[in-house]
Amino acid sequence: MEASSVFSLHSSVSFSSAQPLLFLRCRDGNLGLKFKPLRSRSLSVRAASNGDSVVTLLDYGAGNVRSVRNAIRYLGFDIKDVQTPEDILNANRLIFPGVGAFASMMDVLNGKGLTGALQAYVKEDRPFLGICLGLQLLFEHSTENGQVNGLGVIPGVVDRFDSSNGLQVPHIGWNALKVREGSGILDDVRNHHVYFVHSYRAVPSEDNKEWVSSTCSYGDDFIASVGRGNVHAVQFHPEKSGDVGLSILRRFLSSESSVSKKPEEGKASKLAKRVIACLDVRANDNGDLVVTKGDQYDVRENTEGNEVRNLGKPVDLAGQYYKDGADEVSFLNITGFRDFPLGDLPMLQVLRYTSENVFVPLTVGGGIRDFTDANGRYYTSLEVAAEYFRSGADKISIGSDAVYAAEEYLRTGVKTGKSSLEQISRVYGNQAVVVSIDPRRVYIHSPKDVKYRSTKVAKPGPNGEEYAWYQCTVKGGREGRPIGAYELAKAVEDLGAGEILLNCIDCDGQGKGFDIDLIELISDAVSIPVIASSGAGAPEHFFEVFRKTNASAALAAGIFHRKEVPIQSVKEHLLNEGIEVRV
Ligand code: 1PR
Repeated sequence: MEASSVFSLHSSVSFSSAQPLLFLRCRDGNLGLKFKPLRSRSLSVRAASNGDSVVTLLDYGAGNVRSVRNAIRYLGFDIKDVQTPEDILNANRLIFPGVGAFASMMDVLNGKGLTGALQAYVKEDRPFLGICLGLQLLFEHSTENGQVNGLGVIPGVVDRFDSSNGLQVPHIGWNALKVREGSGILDDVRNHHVYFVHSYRAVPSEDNKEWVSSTCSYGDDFIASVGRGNVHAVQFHPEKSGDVGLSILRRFLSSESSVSKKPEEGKASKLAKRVIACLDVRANDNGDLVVTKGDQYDVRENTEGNEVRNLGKPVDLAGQYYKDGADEVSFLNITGFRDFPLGDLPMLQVLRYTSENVFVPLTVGGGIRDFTDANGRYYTSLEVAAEYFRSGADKISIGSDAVYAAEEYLRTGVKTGKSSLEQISRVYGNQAVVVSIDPRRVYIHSPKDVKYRSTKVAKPGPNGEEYAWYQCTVKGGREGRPIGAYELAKAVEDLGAGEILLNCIDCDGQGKGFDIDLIELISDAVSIPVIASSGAGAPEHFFEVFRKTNASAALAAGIFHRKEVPIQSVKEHLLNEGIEVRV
């Protein structure tokens, strides 16, 4: 419920109790900025804190901050967008969710004349919450895109994770924090996982240790959050970290006393394996958008009418899976290869509605490619992706178009920079781009039988074949292509994919377990996270895939839709078997 309607944007009694006394002392003009006179603040400030419903948001237009907006509104606050430097200087509390690349963020902030105001605001110890790049910005400089200066409020540098020892970069997923005592807004995080997605991180040092409120271990220790006085910033995404993330935002936005719901004590110690619910979506024969599920990609009933299987409504199911503990929700628009996704407004609506109440990452795929509509208007894949991001997606997933791009790249050895994959990862970062692979198993007697990378299979083929290669397909499995899953995975990693969603047509919908041979082959070949998909039928199958392969996540559809196995049972089983998951 929106709690704000009775308060105007410029309410004169609009400071949260987290407002600093320091604010009065530290406010100086040493950056050459003119400040508006201080509003009178005294005991009435604390009394007014519950009524202050306006949050100033710095959205510099470089990407999707819809989830942050949704989370703020979900918590009952209104948003005032920063248009001018004065909006920053007049803010009572400011949230800055940095998105995109460091250099372009600084270019935009400098171009709009916002840098000085931000610097002043933070140096005056006024309530600030930076998210992701909003944390990195506080440091002296970042090495992303060469060396680029930040605000320099905190000593230290932001550098890329070192992947030379096989560390998977980007760092994607739910990780544990080491929280310093008395870290205020992080009070509910202790022993819980929070959601990270980034390739660069701030490095802890003697010089910045007074700022560090938590660290996270991934490869080595990096700064997960900083906090001093009223200035806070987090590398992870509270707006995507479920109840725990919402409680961080709530603590920043509200007075302590109004924070009622405390998440239960957790046991997080490292990066958790993710359990993902996938919703294959398409229009049924009546034109309604439904969640469907196939057997080996055939989604029609085996009846006379041959109708599309209808397993529920996308928004309802996604909300249910969020409540059940899904670490991510994926929507695949499975007829996107033939329909124009921007004409498919219901799918965009599904995303918009879902992102209002689901605070874990949302991925959407299907139909991401260049397209000319019936009126002859040409849309780039970047425009299609942008619309998905604007509607609430955190990541987009590319299927068929990534296969064509990889084939071209392997044929010419040249990265043209023009493929959808390259363009979208350049603009939104590779962590925002998933490549979905739809391979079929092809048994062979010897690796020499094909030019593609094969693997020895655990169970021989129908004619005693001991090997198999995995042929990639496009158009929802309808067309085989001259490229193997191994070659595709390596190529798309090179082209900028941040993650691989690895399906298997043979196992899809069968409930007999994941294709371990395939998942082992691919998860050993790339240094980006691999999501195992297709074939889950029981909690034991999740354990098997995590025990035997390097998959970072496992995805299922049918067993969740048919309510055969609840997500919580999968997680309990994994925990009992010693696999760390988010609870
Ligand atoms: O090619 O960029 O338009 O993307 C199309 C997307 O739609 C691809 O990601 C492709 O995998 C997906 N897709 C296309 N046709 C189908 C179909 O089923 N007819 N769905 C389809 C693929 C695969 C999984 C599924 C798992 C788990 N679905 O995501 O959810 O196999 O199922 P299970 O747990 O029930 O075994 P583009």
